[in-house]
Amino acid sequence: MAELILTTFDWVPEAPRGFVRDIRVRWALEEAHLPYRVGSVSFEKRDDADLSHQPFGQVPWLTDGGLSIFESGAILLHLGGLSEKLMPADPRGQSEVIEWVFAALNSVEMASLPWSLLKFADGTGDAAVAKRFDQFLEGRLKRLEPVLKAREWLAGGFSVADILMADVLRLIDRFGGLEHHPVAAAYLARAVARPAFKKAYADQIAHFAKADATRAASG
Ligand SMILES: N[C@@H](CCC(=O)N[C@@H](CS)C(=O)NCC(=O)O)C(=O)O
Repeated sequence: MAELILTTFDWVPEAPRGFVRDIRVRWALEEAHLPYRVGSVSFEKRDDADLSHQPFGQVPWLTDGGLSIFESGAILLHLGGLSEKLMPADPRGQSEVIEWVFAALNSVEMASLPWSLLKFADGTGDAAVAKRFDQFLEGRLKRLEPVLKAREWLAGGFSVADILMADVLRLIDRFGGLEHHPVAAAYLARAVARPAFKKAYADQIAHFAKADATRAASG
């Protein structure tokens, strides 16, 4: 099997630590017990080589031998193909996982991202716009409650769909957005209680903390 290399930033400021999307990939790799190495690129500037892996100048990306994959959803689907701990092998099970991967990213994260950007802006946004974003997100979370009430995980057993949905919910929860959504909050608590998440989280925090020490030493 080829070496798996996950690339993320060499350093980020405090605020996004624990939420940089390489955590999704780390989490999946830990769930599947797949060996991997973490590589870093500069947070400050991207060069042509970086852009050849991630055309938007973002992280993460994953290389698997000669294959380079960007977009956390695409990376997790690739890893799903490597381990049944992440995605079942039967076509019906796979189809369910894939639809929930897209639902997490294209239905829930699509609503949570503009909402969270306003939250990061700390109330400095336009109130009418903020209300529209609140309603947009609320519409998605309201529909998610009965879905999650009926099942432990989104698509049968735990899968990459749960990693993505839980990570999307983490950011919503960070700003109090799950306060009135107890079923989603309980689902999130179940997900982040998994040892693989805890390891992925601790490793991301340690990765950026190590960079702090290096920056401090170099003045
Ligand atoms: N849709 C992309 C989003 C990646 C993304 O937003 N990455 C952030 C870190 S979590 C980033 O690189 N931000 C820096 C930038 O956008 O310039 C994915 O899921 O992989």
